[in-house]
Amino acid sequence: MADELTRHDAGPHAATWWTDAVVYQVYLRSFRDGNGDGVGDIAGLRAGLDHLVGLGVDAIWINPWFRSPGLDGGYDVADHRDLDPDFGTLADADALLSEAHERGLRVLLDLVPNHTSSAHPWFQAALAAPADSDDRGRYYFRQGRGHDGDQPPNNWTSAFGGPAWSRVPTADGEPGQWYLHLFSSCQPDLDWTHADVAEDFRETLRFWFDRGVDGFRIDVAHGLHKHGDLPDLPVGHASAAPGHPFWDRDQVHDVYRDWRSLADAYDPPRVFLAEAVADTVERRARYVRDDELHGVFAFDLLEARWTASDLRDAIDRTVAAHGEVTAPPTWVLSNHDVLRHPSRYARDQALVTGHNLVDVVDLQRDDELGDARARAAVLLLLALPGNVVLYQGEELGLHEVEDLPDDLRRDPVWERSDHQDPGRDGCRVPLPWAGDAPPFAFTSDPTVATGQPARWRDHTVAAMDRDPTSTLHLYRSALRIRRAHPALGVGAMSWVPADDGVLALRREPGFACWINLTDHPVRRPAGRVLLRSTAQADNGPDDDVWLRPHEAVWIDDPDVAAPDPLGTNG
Ligand code: TEU
Repeated sequence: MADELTRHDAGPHAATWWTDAVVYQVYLRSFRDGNGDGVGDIAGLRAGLDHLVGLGVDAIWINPWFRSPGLDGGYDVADHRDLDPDFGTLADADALLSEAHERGLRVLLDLVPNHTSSAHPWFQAALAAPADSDDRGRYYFRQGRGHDGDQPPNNWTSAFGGPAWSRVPTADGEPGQWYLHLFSSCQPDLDWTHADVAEDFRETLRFWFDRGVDGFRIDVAHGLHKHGDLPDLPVGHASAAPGHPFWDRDQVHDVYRDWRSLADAYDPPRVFLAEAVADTVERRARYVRDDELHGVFAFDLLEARWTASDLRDAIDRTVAAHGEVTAPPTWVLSNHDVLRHPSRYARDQALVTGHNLVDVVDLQRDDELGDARARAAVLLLLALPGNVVLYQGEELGLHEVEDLPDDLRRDPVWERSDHQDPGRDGCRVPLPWAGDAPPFAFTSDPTVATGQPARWRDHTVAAMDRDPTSTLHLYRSALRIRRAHPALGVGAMSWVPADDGVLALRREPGFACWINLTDHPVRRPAGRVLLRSTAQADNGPDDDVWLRPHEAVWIDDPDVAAPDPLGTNG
């Protein structure tokens, strides 16, 4: 079936390759260890490239691999133009780029422009310099308020908990100025009104683009500019609402227009994918206006409960906002910052209040239900118009590791919350590749504590490869069909009327995705089944017109009319 169809995109050299691309997110530290030191690295990624080619993705996005103390998973960059020795060398990076390109995979890196590491030479120079010096001008150093300046300059708080300001001593050891850090105290915020900052990031972009990097994901793209007066955040001010003193300020768009012209000067043009949080989808879509960035994560599905109405609302909102700016949405279910989605779906959706482990940890879990919903979810994701980012390990059906030993927790959220919030390490556990016990061939050193649960013996790449009903095979099939089917990728979509608890969407020509979110069978239209989310092996006799509970199917040439009656047999 799908093999009979031909590839419908414009070919590997098309400047618009990203519009319907499937990008695979590589959290390098946990992907695969190539040198036996227990830490994932470039050598391991190179060894794993064929897994990604076999999966059928178009590109990879690699979380920050730059020189860094690694206090926030590499989002604390000390040198943007060199590799962290944990991961390899520039020569390794070059080898990876050429091996990926040989295999038709594009490579996106992760740019962290909102802050640097406190180990960055600029911050070290700032610490050594007096108050009000130019060296301090690249960051936000301010006098404190209150008696002796012992109160932070304003009431802003860090995304990781606690105040967004830390105080540094003067040269003679007295309490001195405060500096701003919207994340951890090892991540001082850059002042983007200082000319050096913009110039240095242009140099970083050119450095990597010249080496052949195809683009960047941009970290905290909504944060670069702050209100010049650094005013207190009014109590009750909605997160990122217009007028917010540090999120989603209009001046950030000037930065992206500048970067766009820099990227467009390359052949083929390089691309940007923004992590931008804004008050509304319309505000978020401003990041992908014609002369700005190419993509912005549509976090709406990642945040939506697994109910037909919530998913439909999230999709409609996103599609409408992107239609206004004529940029395709970038759909995503999981990433390195959130609870793995099968674990979110394993909970009673009426009780789920957020997308982190801390939000659900006390809720009862039905892992089988989570699996079924997650398998259906990826068929929804890949049927939507636009492009998609997958997070490493979702193709193996991995759940969050919720019982990680405390000594394996590295996320600054854990410490900054006084151990009230377990943080994001449970979705960053090393991938299982093969074998029956940890470390499941992630590393050659059997003594490394990875936190991988024993049950992952059924989730290794090797085990899933052997089982034709596995999640890995489901992803492979879905990606193969998506690449070949003329209706999938960019384009329009419409909803087909369906029962409560059923999502039915159509793409032209001749494709439908039907999803049953209920726990009873429902009718679906006749038509050739391209793929179903449940295991194919135990098809019942009536399966040609029924959707099983929690099942999604892709249908080729479905009847244009919805099935009649639309009733269930329940
Ligand atoms: O995340 C930015 C962000 O605002 C959140 O997703 C953040 O992780 C969350 O509020 C914390 O609970 C990006 C990166 O994706 C994240 O890994 C980094 O920690 C962060 O920036 C700082 O660079």
